[in-house]
Amino acid sequence: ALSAEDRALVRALWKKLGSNVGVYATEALERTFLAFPATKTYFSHLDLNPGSAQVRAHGQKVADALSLAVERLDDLPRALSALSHLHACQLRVDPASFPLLGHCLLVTLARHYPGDFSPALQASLDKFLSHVISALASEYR
Ligand code: ZNH
Repeated sequence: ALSAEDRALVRALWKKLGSNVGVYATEALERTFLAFPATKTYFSHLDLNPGSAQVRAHGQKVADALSLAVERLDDLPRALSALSHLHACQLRVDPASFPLLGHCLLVTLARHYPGDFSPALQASLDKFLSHVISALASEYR
């Protein structure tokens, strides 16, 4: 579980991101598509060119889910269960691809907040993302 210190660090960073979570989630998606091209196969119905409005819109949805997760750190599996069900049963996304986006999100945030990105913050964010990922994977069977 996330320690009180992990939670405090994640919440403080999220406060700092403010209304830019969507911008960073979009950059993380673009990085994921470039670094792990197989992930693009799930989005063949979208325009994936750099700067695509559709990728930005999807980035905002991912961002909103992450912000909800930050608000409900004590209750992550429940907070994300419908989303997990959607990925498992409708979208049929290989859960092994979740950490790829998590990795790219970490890189994106490190790039934009180099001064904040202490080893402790990295560790806490990494834990937070692992929790989000396991909550998202929870409805797979
Ligand atoms: Zn996902 C969708 C989140 C990962 C694939 N997603 C989605 C949404 C959200 C999310 C919120 C929306 C839903 C509705 O609409 O309702 N994701 C998420 C998160 C994460 C993810 C938080 C992290 C980790 N996904 C992912 C991955 C993939 C995916 C990795 C692949 C590769 N998703 C997806 C798809 C979709 C989604 C395909 C659908 C899109 C459209 O629009 O169509």
